[in-house]
Order: sequence, then structure tokens, then C-alpha cells
Amino acid sequence: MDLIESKTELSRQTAINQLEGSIKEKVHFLRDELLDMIAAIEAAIDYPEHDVEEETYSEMYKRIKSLIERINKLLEFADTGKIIREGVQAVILGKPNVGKSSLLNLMLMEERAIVTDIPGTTRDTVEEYMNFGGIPVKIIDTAGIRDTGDAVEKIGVEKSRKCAENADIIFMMIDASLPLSSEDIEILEFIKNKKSIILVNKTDIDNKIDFDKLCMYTDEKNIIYISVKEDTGIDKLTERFMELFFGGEIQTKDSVIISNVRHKNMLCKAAEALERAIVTIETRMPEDFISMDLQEALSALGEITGDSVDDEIIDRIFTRFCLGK
Ligand SMILES: Nc1nc2c(ncn2[C@@H]2O[C@H](COP(=O)(O)OP(=O)(O)OP(=O)(O)O)[C@@H](O)[C@H]2O)c(=O)[nH]1
Ligand SMILES: [Mg+2]
Repeated sequence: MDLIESKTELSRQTAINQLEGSIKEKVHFLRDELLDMIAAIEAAIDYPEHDVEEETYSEMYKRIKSLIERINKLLEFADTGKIIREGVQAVILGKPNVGKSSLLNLMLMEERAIVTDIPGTTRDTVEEYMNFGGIPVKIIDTAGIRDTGDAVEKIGVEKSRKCAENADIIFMMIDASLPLSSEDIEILEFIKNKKSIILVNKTDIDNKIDFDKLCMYTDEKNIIYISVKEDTGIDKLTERFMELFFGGEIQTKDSVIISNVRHKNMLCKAAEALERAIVTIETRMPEDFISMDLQEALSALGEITGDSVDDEIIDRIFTRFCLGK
């Protein structure tokens, strides 16, 4: 199963749900094992007079190592992007020849789309997935928008518009070496009430763009001067994009993404806590220190499955060791 191959919205959603479900299930098993270990340690600490199965340091060491390995597997899975493939949809929009495909190539660091100085080069949308400032992004290059008699180009232009309608954010590009044209204005009007960043490109040639006029269409913080050719200003774009995203201003239709990014963070947190437990064991610190590290991992994983820690441990000690009964 691959999210990219999911052609329809329904199958894509199903794919995501299955993925979510299978991750939760795996995390649930990890937690179960952690709970067992914590219960054993706590029982040994709290009720030394009872005959509690004694977990040896080396057995715990092995079990924790195996847990770390399994968490890292899940993280690998996250890193290959299957979880985060359906990230923020960012669409590069603009009239022909402003440098849209050049920007896509620069961001991906590969010659993904054809670039020429002939307006109307890109005829169809080009989609790729990338990590942009740590945020999973589906970046879409589009055919330059203009009135055209060419039947194929016309379809492409129509598709560009549709794509922009569905975008979480639009990167609208204009050419700084030319004054604003009616084509630019038409697109600016189109993006006016949409979340967008205006990229003034080709600043290595000239800047003929009236800044005040652009401010009529967006907040000035969303106007960024770049040169794709000289690779300048892209850092500012990344910065602004991150600001908008983390400020909650970019609304993804896919709330699942956020939770997946969160899942990933929680898995990392759990792995870190377990690594600390390993060190604790290696340095032969008292058992309650190990328990603390394990509980931290348990609580991080609980953020994914929606379980809280407190009562669980007590319950587990009683069910497993039948203490105090
Ligand atoms: N001087 C300069 N030229 C650039 C810059 N960015 C792109 N170009 C050139 O502008 C021309 C058009 O670039 P493309 O990336 O194909 O433009 P596009 O917007 O994708 O064009 P369409 O696909 O026709 O809509 C090419 O010759 C690029 O090399 C820039 O920052 N500075
Ligand atoms: Mg192009």
C-alpha cells in the first residue's frame, strides 16, 4: 500500500486510516510490554517482602534494547515519508515564464520539471513531496496561467486554477524584471482571499514591481523577494512558511498530518527515554531510576494511543502480582 498510489480521495483516506490504526496497534503492544516491566520493578521496590519475579538487569537491558529497535523501525517508517506524504499542499502559481518550474527544481534540488525561456513550457501539473523547514509538503508546479488558443495549454491552465482552489497555501510568483501585467493582476485578484505568499522572482535582473500595489493583495510579510537563478531569498520563504504553519495559519484539510507529526515526536521522545534507561542500567543505578525512564517512555507512547499512565501501573502491579489481596 502506498499513499502516493491512492488515486481517489476515498482510498487515500482509507490508506491513512489503516496506517494510523496499524501504528496505534503497534504502539499499544510496546506500551503493554513497558507496563509489564514497570510493574515488575515497582512491585520489587514497593513490596520487597513479597516474592516478586526478579527482573535481572541483563534481561531488562535486552527487553529495552528490543523496544528501542521496534520504535526506531516505526520512526524509519515515518521517515520514508509514508506517514507524512499527505502534507501541506503548496501550489506554485503565476503567469508563464516567471520561474515556477525553476523554483520547484531548486526546492527539490533536482531537474524535476522542464525549464525553458519559452512561455507555456509547463503544460501539466508536476507534483512532488518534500520536507520544507521540517514540514511535510506536497509541492505542485503548475502551467503558467494566461489566455491561450492552444487546446492543450488551455486544459493545463484550467488544471492550474483547480489546483490553486484546493491548495492549503499558494506561492504566487511574479517576474521582477517586468512591470505588473494584467495577467499578474488577474492572478493576484484570485489569490486575494486565499492563504498565499507572493514571490517576486528574478530580482537578479531588476525590480520593476510596485511594492505598495502588491500590498493591496496581501500582508507585506507575505511578499518575498527571491532569485531562483542565484538562489537568494529561499531562506526567507522557508522562514515565512514555517511561521504561518506553526502559527496555525495554514489550515491543512488533513488534520491527520499534524497528529502524525506529533506521533513522530512522541516516538522520538519514547526512544530517548529508553536510551536513558539503558544508560541507567549500564551504570547500575537503583531500579527506581529505571522505572522513571520507562514511565516517561510509557507516557510519551500514551500520547499516541490516548492512554494515561497513573492508574495503569497500579492496576498492572495488582493484576500481575496479586499484591495486597
Ligand atoms: N534571470 C533569472 N532568470 C530566471 C530566474 N528564474 C527562472 N529564470 C528563467 O526564466 C525562464 C522561465 O523559467 P521557468 O521555470 O520555465 O518558468 P515557468 O514559470 O515554469 O514557465 P511556464 O512553465 O511557461 O509557466 C527560464 O529561462 C529560467 O532559466 C531568476 O531568478 N533569474
Ligand atoms: Mg514551468
